[in-house]
Amino acid sequence: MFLLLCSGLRTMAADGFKAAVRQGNLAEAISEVREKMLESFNNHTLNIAVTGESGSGKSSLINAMLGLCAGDEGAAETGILDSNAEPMAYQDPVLLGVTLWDLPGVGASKFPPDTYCEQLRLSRFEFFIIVGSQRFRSAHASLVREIQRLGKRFYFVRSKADMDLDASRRQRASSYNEEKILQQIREDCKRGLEAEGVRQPQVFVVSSWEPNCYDFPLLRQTLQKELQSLKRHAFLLSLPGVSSPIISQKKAALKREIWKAALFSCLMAAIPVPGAAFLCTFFVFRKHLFRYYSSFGLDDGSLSALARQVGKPVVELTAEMKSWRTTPMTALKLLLDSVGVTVMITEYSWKRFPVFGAVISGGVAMVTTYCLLRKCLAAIADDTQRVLSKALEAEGKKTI
Ligand SMILES: Nc1nc2c(ncn2[C@@H]2O[C@H](COP(=O)(O)OP(=O)(O)OP(=O)(O)O)[C@@H](O)[C@H]2O)c(=O)[nH]1
Ligand SMILES: [Mg+2]
Repeated sequence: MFLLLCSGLRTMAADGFKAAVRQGNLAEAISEVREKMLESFNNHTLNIAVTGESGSGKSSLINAMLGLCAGDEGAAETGILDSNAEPMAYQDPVLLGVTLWDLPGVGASKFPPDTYCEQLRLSRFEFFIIVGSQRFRSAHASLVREIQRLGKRFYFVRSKADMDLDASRRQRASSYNEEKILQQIREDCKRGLEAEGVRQPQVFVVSSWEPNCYDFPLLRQTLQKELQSLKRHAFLLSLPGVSSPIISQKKAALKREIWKAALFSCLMAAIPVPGAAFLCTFFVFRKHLFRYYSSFGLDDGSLSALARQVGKPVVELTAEMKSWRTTPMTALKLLLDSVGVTVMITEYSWKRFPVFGAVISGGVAMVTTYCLLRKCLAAIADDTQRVLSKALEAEGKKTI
């Protein structure tokens, strides 16, 4: 349901962005996002998934955030047994435009750790609160890795601090130092997160039973303070989903025309002049390659404009491109590798058997041009999506 709502809003606000992607003007697409769309998304609802190991205190944390106690009307179900079998939504009463999703726990009977992320389709959520009630463990690390893979952000909440403090007080009453214990817990979590490559992890040590103590007030303040930038970041991350169908449509339209280029290449290759097949295939291929790069906005000029727009060096954008760049030399090398040898062999047969040779030459040139152009088109379309995602990521970092 929430995804439908979000996509509806995005569709309305993203027209300029879509038009720019359609025209292959990626710099303009970013400019549309910056100038016209971000502000309108301040009213967007941020979907926060509260996740973590089974029984770690996720539902209790949500209740504390809602200002409710277990058993109150509208409170999340808590207890020592596995509770919810699917995500449950709760509107934050204080932070407007925030929906807290109470997720089943990692390792609950129906959600083994190996399949948890897939089963719950974590990618649909925009921000995460990972709840851990014990030392930083592999289950937390797996969640962190998945969230990072999705390019999303999270807070790490270490729950049940009251239990740790109580245990410590009982065991070492004489040397008991509350702040020192809390700091040790924070550091353990930070160490674990940093080992997973998280820079400046945001860790909060809380007790859901005592929402006025420890880091609970700081957790609420931080969420409130960062809310707008989190919404913008979430929104920017959703835009590749908007551009993807447009890029696919462009790819399909260009693909429909490939046969013309292949036919032309076939006719030229049948001309009885030695080397003609190779040269024709090369020039037809090269011309179309240039056309694809410029049509998707990945030619040198467009990439420089995009890099200026997002304030990144061009190489950071081109590093995302897996297809080869549009230099004649790379195209030539590719053709020499994959086409040249075949075409030259057929030209040899053409010298001995003219008609048969011309047919073979033309056929090889046609098939080769067709297959190569299809392959290149697919690779360039994928590159466009990656370069745009990188540019949006750079834009998102400015808003955090
Ligand atoms: N002492 C203490 N107990 C807590 C705290 N938070 C949760 N608990 C207890 O831990 C148990 C599990 O809490 P839940 O909030 O249901 O945990 P959960 O992560 O939602 O559990 P599942 O949904 O089953 O994965 C309950 O008995 C809670 O009362 C806390 O901050 N302090
Ligand atoms: Mg629960």
